[in-house]
Amino acid sequence: MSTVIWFLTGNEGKLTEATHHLSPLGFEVRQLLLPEGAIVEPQLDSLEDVAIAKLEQAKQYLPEGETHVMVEDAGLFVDPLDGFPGVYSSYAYKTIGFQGLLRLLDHLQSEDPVQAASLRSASFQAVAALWDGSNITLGKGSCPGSISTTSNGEEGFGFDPVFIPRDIDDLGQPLPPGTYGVTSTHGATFGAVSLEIKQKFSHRRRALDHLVTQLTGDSQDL
Ligand code: ITT
Repeated sequence: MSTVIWFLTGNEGKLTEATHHLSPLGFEVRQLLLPEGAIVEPQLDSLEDVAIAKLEQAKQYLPEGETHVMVEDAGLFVDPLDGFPGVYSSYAYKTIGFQGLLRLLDHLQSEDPVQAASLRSASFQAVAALWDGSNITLGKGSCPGSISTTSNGEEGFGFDPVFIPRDIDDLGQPLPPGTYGVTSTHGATFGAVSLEIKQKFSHRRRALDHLVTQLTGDSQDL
């Protein structure tokens, strides 16, 4: 019998990715959708602190008889902007959007793609936090890459059309810019690849694997 996980999120993209990854691992993901304002998202310095603060509030909204509730907090950390938008990614996306981010990096250009990737380096990071009725478990994941110079593709959500992940090797580990790996988007952004391809690189998929590894003791391909 599968374990039901109530995922507190209003973001359909996050819900789709979590469901796609967790269902084959034996978890049934159901969306816990609350009215605007029911959960206060505190402005804290780390994704982990935000995720725990949201999870503590989410527990009270678990349907009667249910035990597992999860939140997942993610952000895009852009190195030449000292990590901005980071924990403020949701707000930054709603206000300046990915076009605004491209404008902020306009002065960082290079004809050489490897140098451009270094100048515009960034990473997506995610923390998934699960309450199982007695304990909190945290799963963390990151995906290094760079910000493209123009937006590209309509898949995914949020900043996907401007994020190019670094290639990964046969163990799933990210490689330095300019190094070809067994898995590559060949310079395409997350916005221009399928959900299946994004999952191979994704910070969210890695955070969920880290979480599942702790719950089941099974080692996933992190
Ligand atoms: P919930 O809090 O309701 O789950 P949210 O969209 O506010 O949804 P976050 O607080 O985690 O979620 O915000 C992270 C923002 O960072 C999100 O709105 C996107 O703009 C961006 N982001 C996070 N993961 C992303 C991904 O995989 N692809 C593209 N953008 C992403």
